Amino acid sequence: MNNNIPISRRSFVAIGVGVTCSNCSFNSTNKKSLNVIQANELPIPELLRGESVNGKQQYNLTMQQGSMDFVIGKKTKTLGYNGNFLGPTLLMYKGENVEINVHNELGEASTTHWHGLHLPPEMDGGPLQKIEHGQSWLASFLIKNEAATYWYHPHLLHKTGEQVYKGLAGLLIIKDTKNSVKLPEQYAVDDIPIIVQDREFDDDGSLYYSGDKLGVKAEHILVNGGIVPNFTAPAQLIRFRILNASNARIYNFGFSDQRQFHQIATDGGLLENPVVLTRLKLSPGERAEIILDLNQQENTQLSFMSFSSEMKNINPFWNKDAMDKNDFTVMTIKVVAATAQAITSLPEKLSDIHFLDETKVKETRILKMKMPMFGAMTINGESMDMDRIDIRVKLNTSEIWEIVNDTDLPHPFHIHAVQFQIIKRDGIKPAKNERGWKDVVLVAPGESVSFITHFSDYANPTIPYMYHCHILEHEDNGMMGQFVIDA
Ligand SMILES: [Cu+2]
Repeated sequence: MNNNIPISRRSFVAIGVGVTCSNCSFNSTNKKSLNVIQANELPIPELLRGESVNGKQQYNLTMQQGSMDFVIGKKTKTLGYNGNFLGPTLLMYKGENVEINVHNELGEASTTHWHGLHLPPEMDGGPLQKIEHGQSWLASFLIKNEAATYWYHPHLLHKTGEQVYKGLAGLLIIKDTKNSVKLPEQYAVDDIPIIVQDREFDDDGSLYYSGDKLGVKAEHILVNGGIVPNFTAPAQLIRFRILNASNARIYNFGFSDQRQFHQIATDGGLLENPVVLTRLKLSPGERAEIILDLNQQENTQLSFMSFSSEMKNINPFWNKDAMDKNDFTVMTIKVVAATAQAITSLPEKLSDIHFLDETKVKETRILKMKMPMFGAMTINGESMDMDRIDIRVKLNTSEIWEIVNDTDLPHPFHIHAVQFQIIKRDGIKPAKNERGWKDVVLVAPGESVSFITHFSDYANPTIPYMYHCHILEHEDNGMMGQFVIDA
């Protein structure tokens, strides 16, 4: 057994000698003007491979209480998996059977959902697979997903927002031994987990969770649990596995020198070819893998930023918060000498995606998201009810779902159990970097997005999967429904 500390020793040392945040001068309406401790070096979650027992790869996760040094002179109470904040990065391989024992020591009930994974409904970790305090839950399934970056987090109805905010989330990386494409994959050297979140602190140093129904956004940016840290990067190709694990904030990522970078993967797999970008918009729940080219750039510095001021189009009302009116640093990057096993060039071909056939679709559904002035948020007029199945799909069929945003706020729509392919965004083919496997899609106010998906396994007429908005406060306030797969 290893000792399962999710954040490396290096990061604790770094946080301990931190400096006052220089990135936190914005004035928001409910600003808590505390001196936070900026992390010196990017914390890296421990990579947890688990143990092979009787042909199954076994992992142990404990949901527990902890504390962090986020604010000068204060202790911040937090939640984490196997540690104080966030959790280890689970490493799994396509084609293997895994068993994850999740133990709850939170002092309250929770669940743990494997976001993006294709698995049986009873193993999904949604609101129905509740784990009471002191109890354990064994999730056991075959890894069928493509190699990509997934994640895990609580999914208890009405509690998801608060529990994730307090620190419960972790990455899950799936690799495929059959994949021969040469990409950076030395964890924490050139293959870097980047979990981006925003948090706010109360006067006593505690995490301030307002529970704002419209979505909780905060003014301090954390990467892997460190406030605006520095990443010391070798001068070579660097892969960022970016997860937006924020409750509600949408980021518009880019670099301080306006350089180009390549997106290589979407939520559920590699793109067919790298896509050149200068901006990457990522909404809550979405992941993207990008390649940053630092060849020959030793002794230079740059910043990983969110150019949020450019997102005015999303909605002036949503962009009311000070961060969204500005561009801000997410992480600084200091470039040092390349390592011995550096990958120096990016392949032109990454994968062959099997695009689903629209002519074979059995059912087309329209799902309309609404936020009534009073009462719960809805999809097709219904607010989440665990005793109601909203949609029944048929095993071995393809469907098109058209997601219509009939509100003034953006909604990242997420469906469990399957990956999908976006067909149209407001009637137009999606951008090149959205032409890959996805499980979350951002739908802007007034916009409609159609995707195609295929239900290939795990028929179960009684245990449902969820679909919902991934702004956690919208989900907690009812913008969620349930579907089952009928044989
Ligand atoms: Cu929403």
